[in-house]
Amino acid sequence: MNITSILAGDLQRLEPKKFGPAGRMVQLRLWQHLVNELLKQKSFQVPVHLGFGTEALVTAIDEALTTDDELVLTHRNAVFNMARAESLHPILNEYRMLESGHGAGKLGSMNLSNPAGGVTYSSSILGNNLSVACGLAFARAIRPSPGIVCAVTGDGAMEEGAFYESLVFARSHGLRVLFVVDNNDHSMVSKIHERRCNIHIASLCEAVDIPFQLLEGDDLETYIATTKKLRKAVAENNSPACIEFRTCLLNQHAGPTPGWPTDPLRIDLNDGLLIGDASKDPIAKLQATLGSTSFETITCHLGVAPLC
Ligand SMILES: Cc1ncc(C[n+]2csc(CCOP(=O)(O)OP(=O)(O)O)c2C)c(N)n1
Ligand SMILES: [Mg+2]
Repeated sequence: MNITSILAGDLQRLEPKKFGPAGRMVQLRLWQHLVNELLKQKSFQVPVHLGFGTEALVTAIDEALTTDDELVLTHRNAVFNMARAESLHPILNEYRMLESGHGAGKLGSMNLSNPAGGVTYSSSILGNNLSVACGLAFARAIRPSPGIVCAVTGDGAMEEGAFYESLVFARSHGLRVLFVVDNNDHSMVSKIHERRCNIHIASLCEAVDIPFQLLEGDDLETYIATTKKLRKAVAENNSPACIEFRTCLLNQHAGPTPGWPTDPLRIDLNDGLLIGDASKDPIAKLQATLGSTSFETITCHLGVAPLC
């Protein structure tokens, strides 16, 4: 696989009408591979928190949001930023700290936003983006202006008081916030059972009268349909909602995978786009659902067909 020649291409977003959300989802996997290969080569001075394994979640959010909406993200914003970008180049250039980056080389990776693509704000401070999302939604209610704010958080960041406070605040003031919990059962180096009791988010939401949905299994159509339904409810009812996605993080917390010589995790674009089998890799699940011919049409167009 000639990664240099792929990187030398225009790396434009696949045409949505031709390849649909499935095409976008596969492209997000390829773009993450490219960043991972560059991280291995120590091409950037900033650490990137990739989201291999979250492509179905991210594609569903990207599909469900309208041009009136905005996304408010965390340190693990890379794959969301990719989903909202017309090309991978401004993201790579941001990681290279160049002026041609989405943040003019000043935001780096963990705080990367792209207002033109609907990513208003990203924060490396856990829980901070939730409070900011409420402020943005409050401004929308006061002005008033259409659209919703989608705030993403993790199973670690939701331990911050700001999570509970934001649910209460958004419900009390009738704010259009869609809270998204990316539950990958991972926070730096710990699993949930190693650091806290279980938090039953459905009960938490029920207590403050917020609609809640749990999604797992990575079925793209189900993810898109459910996310669209909740987004519509938020917009029409002027009230928040919450979705918890169960995901499987396939890469290291930050930086390249593998991260050290004896790292048991291995991700290499030369091994193909897939990282695991259909029991854990959403792209393998997508391939099984689409069938090999449709999947190959996408990978051919991306220039990586022999890899799968
Ligand atoms: C307030 C605060 N405390 C601690 C950290 C250090 N920190 C960075 S990422 C992280 C883990 C976050 O876990 P989670 O929210 O589940 O996100 P994930 O990395 O799994 O996507 C921690 C503790 C931080 N950035 N901010
Ligand atoms: Mg996590």
